[in-house]
Amino acid sequence: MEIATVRTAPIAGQKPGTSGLRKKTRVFMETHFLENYVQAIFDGIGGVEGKSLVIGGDGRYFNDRAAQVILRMMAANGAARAIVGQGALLSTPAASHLIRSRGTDGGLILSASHNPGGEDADFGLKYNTPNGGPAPEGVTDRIFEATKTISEYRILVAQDVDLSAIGTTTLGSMEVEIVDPVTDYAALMETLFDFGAIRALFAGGFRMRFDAMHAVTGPYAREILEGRLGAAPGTVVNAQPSPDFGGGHPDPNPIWARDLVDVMMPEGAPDFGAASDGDGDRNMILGKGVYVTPSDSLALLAAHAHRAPGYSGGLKGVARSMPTSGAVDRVAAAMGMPCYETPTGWKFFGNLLDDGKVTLCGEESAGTGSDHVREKDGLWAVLLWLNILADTKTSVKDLMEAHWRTYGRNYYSRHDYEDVESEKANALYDGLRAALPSLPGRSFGGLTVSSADEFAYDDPVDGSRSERQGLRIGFEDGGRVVFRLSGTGTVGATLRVYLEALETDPERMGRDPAEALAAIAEAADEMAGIRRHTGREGPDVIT
Ligand code: VG1
Ligand code: CO
Repeated sequence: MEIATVRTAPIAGQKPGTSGLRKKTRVFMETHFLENYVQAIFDGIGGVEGKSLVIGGDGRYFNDRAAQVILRMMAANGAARAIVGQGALLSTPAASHLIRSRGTDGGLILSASHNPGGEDADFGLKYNTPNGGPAPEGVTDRIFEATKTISEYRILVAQDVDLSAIGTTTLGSMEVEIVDPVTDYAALMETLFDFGAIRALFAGGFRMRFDAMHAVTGPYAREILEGRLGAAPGTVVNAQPSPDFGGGHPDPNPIWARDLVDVMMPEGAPDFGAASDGDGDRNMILGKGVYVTPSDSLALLAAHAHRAPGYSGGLKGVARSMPTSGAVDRVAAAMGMPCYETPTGWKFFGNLLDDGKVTLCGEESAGTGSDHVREKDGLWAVLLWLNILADTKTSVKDLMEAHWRTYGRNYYSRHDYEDVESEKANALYDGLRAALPSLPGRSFGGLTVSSADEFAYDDPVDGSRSERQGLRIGFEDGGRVVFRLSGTGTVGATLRVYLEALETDPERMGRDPAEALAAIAEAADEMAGIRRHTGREGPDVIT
């Protein structure tokens, strides 16, 4: 078969963000855009000659076309083997597991995660390293450098590979192995959790609703929850992955998974509710009449993980991203285990997990995971919750309330201002950064600032330093506000404002979070001039 060497020129803006490169789908579909980036990945990791890679994505629009281009480019660049999910589908955690279990040289994941999909929506591509995790900054920096000097890419002139049938075929001299996306992942879950106990829970009449949000987790949840654990047929809804996720945002939070929240709040609701995102690495947890914030979920899982067979020996330590609430820190302190604070993005957990420093990690954005893979894992979190519910025979609400009584409650909320003009967002952010040294001692909305800094992270394993990872302001009463600009958006800037207030008085643990955080929200606006800079009266999304 003929290898074409195509002349090209650098395309501006191919800088990977928090989690890979994300752009409008139409941008990814422009001439050479995808090809340039794929060649830059290959060049940035020292070529793919003789290497094997896992390929799969979340099924969004252009997933199938992009997978074929990547396969042809792998073959033309001398790769030995591609392991591809059937139909080019793989959830992000399943891809991470395949990379690890098959010992490949990494993988390419086609996803823009929770961003909407479709020809007029978003697309993304991410390289994961041989440990199964998102490429760390050193690697993404080399990839970005390669995008700036690229002059040609190599691609095989060939027909599409039939990815619909499981089995092994060839493309040029490269082997292409097409695997069932679910099988290996489901087997891994069986090693971690007490499937017998969870089966008994469902057999006893326990009711659940899992909203796959028309995204990739549908087939995984169907097989595991309904197939292997005996949950009632119909437990998993919106289970068929669709290229535009049914027209919605596959983002599991109370805004975009409103339908699920509406089912879970009234009398007679199921016992347990959950949802996951486009690529299956996020989770949302609900009980009858209660929504569990991701930060609280991480803390509760840390406190109870030993109930699941995979974690019965206890946890080595835990880690959370900086904007995530300190709820898990309180569990770690009580249990006498280390707790690490990292920048936003799963790539920063990789070294801690590889080095055996932590077992559990989480982010406020609905990501939780453990050392079983090197990505966050939505269905894994749901199964750990189920294992805990089966073992404690307690409701989600009672478990959460008991948790707060033991450890205190970290009221928490994130306010997002989306699609703000970049200049305005930068003016706000840079203005606040410059003011940081002057903030301690000053009062805003009746709250006195006790600390203010820009977060920088020194990786304890490889010594690398990541600067400019968010502005954090602490108040004398233990509250905190964090400001960050998103690194996953595709238009304008998204300002994220993370609010947190610690409550240790049991009498005051049943408050409405919005009310408990009102003073901090006011202080945040006063110190950063959010309304003044953005012209917005309030956030677009509150989670
Ligand atoms: C967001 C979240 C972050 C998460 C990232 C990728 O990033 O805040 O916690 O790791 O998305 O998640 P940002 O830069 O927009 O705040 V996913 O499920 O979109 O891969
Ligand atoms: Co995701």
